[in-house]
Amino acid sequence: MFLPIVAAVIALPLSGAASWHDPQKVLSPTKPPSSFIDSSIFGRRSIAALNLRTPEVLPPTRDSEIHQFQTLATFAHLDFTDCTQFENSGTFDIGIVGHPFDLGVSYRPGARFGPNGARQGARRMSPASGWDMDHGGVNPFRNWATVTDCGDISNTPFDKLVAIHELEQGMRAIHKLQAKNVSTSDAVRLITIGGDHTISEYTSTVLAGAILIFHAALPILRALHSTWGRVAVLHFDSHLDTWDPKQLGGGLTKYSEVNHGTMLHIAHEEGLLSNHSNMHQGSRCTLFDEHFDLDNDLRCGFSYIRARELDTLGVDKIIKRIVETVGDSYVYLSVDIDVLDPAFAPATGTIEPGGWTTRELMQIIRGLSDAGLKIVGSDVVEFTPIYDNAAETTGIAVAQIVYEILHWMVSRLTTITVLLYARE
Ligand SMILES: *[C@@H]1O[C@H](CO)[C@@H](O)[C@H](O)[C@H]1NC(C)=O
Ligand SMILES: *[C@@H]1O[C@H](CO)[C@@H](O)[C@H](O)[C@H]1NC(C)=O
Ligand SMILES: [Mn+2]
Repeated sequence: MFLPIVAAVIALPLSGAASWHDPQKVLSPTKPPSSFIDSSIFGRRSIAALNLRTPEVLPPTRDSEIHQFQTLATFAHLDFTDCTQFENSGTFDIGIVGHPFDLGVSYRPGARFGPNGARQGARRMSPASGWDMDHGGVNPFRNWATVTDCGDISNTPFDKLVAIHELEQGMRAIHKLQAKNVSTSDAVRLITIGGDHTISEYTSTVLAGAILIFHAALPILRALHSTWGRVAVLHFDSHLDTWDPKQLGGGLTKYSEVNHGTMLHIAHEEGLLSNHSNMHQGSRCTLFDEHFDLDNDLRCGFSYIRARELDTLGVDKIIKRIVETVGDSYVYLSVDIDVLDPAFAPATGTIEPGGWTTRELMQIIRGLSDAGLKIVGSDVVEFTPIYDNAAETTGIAVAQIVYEILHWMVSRLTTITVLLYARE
């Protein structure tokens, strides 16, 4: 059965190709090894013969030993803390919290997988190699703050209002914890990874501590409210998300009016937001109406910078305009990943072409941090990993934005604390 092939090989030199030789001869060692293992790189070598010295220094610490693609994925290989447990009070300063929730979406579902998608996207980061050449060599994981991965807040996929209630209860429990570094921070600060954008509503609610739709305010939240007051929401998003519930999904039931396009309207009506200093950045959506949406947006206390204005204003002028608008207010930063162009963040629920690049967004966030805006909390939402590509483009961008926000929190907490203590 092999005969025709052999015949062909033998036939070649005869038909005129004089330089051709049998490759088998080149590969054949002159003295064949006695066994495969002797000739392979796994051959029976003596370690002693290599003359290695016994190490005098102990092996590296746990996290520098971690290779970034290995181990269970916490965010950036941070330690895990079950942050809703009161016994963990005083053990961390900044927590990364997952909200696996997507019952409020209007288009593509799947943001419930966002928190773990972001952890996967953050695998290449690690406290052991977190020093940042764009931030003067600061490592935000190894600065004054102990940063931890709080895991996810458990919530039911079967009922939206119950799920929101569960997430809210979890956030309240975490906000009751004392920070670890009490000399710098009197409260823990959280960066929430969504989840669809509905979560911001009660996330900022918990921070502002005002009355919720579903719950009367607890004393602890009143205390928080008297400290923070109304917060200015900096909302990076291609959409407005201040839609009147009667217009978007609502007008049906109490259940339908709470969704990822109405939560800022509801937050405004609950008195959680600053009256005038909230802003959208990167807006570029279509509207339901010629006038109503934008009038309503203004009523909710928002102004906006459209995505395309970046080309005429540039990053510096955008930063300047935001700083002038926000002034001295406490800032809640909400980043809907759809603010980025789909080229940079394809995996999101409600996609809009024509957005910013990851680098532009990072530069703007950096500028707000440098300007000293007082960030009290943040979220990055609407990452829907099932639409990501094999290169994990969106997940990696989400992780990078969280890292940028972390830099801001680490650099600005002192200022906030001084103010807090002054008020007490
Ligand atoms: C607490 O924060 C301060 C800076 O505000 C820092 O100097 C100090 O080292 C921190 N403490 C700990 C235990 O990390
Ligand atoms: C903001 O608006 C509320 C409700 O209209 C009002 O009570 C409050 O005085 C306003 N605050 C400022 C600083 O204008
Ligand atoms: Mn949004």
